Amino acid sequence: MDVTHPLDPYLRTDRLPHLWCPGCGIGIAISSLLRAINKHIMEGHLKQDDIAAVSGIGCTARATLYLNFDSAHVIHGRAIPFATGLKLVKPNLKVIVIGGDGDLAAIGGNHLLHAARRNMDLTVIMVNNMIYGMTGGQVAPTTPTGVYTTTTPLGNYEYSINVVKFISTLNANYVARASVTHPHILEKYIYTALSKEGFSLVEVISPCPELFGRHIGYKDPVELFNKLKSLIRFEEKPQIEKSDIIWGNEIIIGEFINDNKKSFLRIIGRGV
Ligand SMILES: Cc1ncc(C[n+]2csc(CCOP(=O)(O)OP(=O)(O)O)c2C)c(N)n1
Repeated sequence: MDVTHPLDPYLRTDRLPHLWCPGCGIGIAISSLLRAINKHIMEGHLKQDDIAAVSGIGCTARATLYLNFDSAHVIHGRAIPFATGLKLVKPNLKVIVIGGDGDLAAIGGNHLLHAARRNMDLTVIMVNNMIYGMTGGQVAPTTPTGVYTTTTPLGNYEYSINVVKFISTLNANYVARASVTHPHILEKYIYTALSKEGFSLVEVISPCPELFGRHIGYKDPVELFNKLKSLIRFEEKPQIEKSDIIWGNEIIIGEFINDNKKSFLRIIGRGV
């Protein structure tokens, strides 16, 4: 018997199974993205053919291989410049960038900064699992201070970057943090991000059981998921000063910026 999932039209099902580990949060992030897209399509705001998904390299970035949109899987860290070029040439497209914290905030951090500075018309979904997943659990700029990783065996001695705080100082129209432990909020934020002109970013806190959790004592993916869930605190009006991620402390999720400034495409007279 052929079984079809309602989100199957948005997937290249012939490319499944996917490469993500059991218990990885990326699946929840992607299904939330697809539900948000589906809602926009059902409401007549978007067409599947008008969506383009762009990613760099990494476990999260792998998503574009499975998504049934026009998509580009480009080199590590360069999804945003590719997406910027695409949007400028084809302003009618809804261009979505999907990537990990390493891809977007480490090697691609400079591009992230300038896309937000320009209020470039892109929606960025950044899955933050606090390490480099695909390459073996190395420390990332997002790794909380003190945490063990494969390259910080004595604990990460660096300060980490708080992406929502950083991007909120620029000109983005929408900056939110969600968590895969709270998928309805995640879907709602992605839906809002997709409805915006200009730059929108949703940081998605997500567990990597294999290369983050297992290394810091969570033997079972469910244990890590429940730990993360217990740390997440939803705030209706979150304060940016309280948004730093310190492993073991509460992690605030919420909408930090929700604005309607003139977007880059509007400024140059190419808005649609
Ligand atoms: C120029 C370049 N440098 C380094 C790499 C190796 N590399 C591949 S993915 C990756 C990081 C992945 O981490 P992240 O973006 O956080 O994604 P995740 O796998 O955790 O989803 C790195 C360093 C590469 N492919 N290309």
